[in-house]
Amino acid sequence: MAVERTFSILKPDATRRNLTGKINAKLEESGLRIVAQRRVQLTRTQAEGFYAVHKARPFFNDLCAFMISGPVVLQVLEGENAVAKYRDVMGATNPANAAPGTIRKEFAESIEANSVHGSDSLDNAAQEIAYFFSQCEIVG
Ligand code: IDP
Ligand code: MG
Repeated sequence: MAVERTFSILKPDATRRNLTGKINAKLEESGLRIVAQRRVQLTRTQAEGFYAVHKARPFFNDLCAFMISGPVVLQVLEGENAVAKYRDVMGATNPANAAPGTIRKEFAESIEANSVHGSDSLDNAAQEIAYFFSQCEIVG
């Protein structure tokens, strides 16, 4: 097993309902460490750039509108197998399919407003971290 870094976003539905502490507690309990964290209001351009891989999907415009509907918390998480571990802790994209105890099962409102983003591969994690954080903002 290797120590990895993954990229996380606490989405606007989570900040709106004041759930950032509860979600952070859950991911810390899993062994992940928050090694960088910044609360921001994303711009449309930033949201579209971040989700560019989904540009052709029917939900792209709604997703970008949702992601700029309120503040988000950008995070870098570190730990053993951090990418896969965080995907496990998050649960399935659609909360209706998420396993009991996962963040999305406990907190998500819908398939779109599903409380958290997590990178789906080590390569994408590196790309997404670099999109929002500089090296000196990450303190492991
Ligand atoms: P993931 O966040 O579990 O990796 P992706 O397929 O990468 O899921 O989708 C990115 C985000 O787009 C999801 O987290 C969710 O907010 C939104 N999304 C995905 N599928 C749908 C859908 O069918 N309708 C509305 N929004 C969706
Ligand atoms: Mg994804």
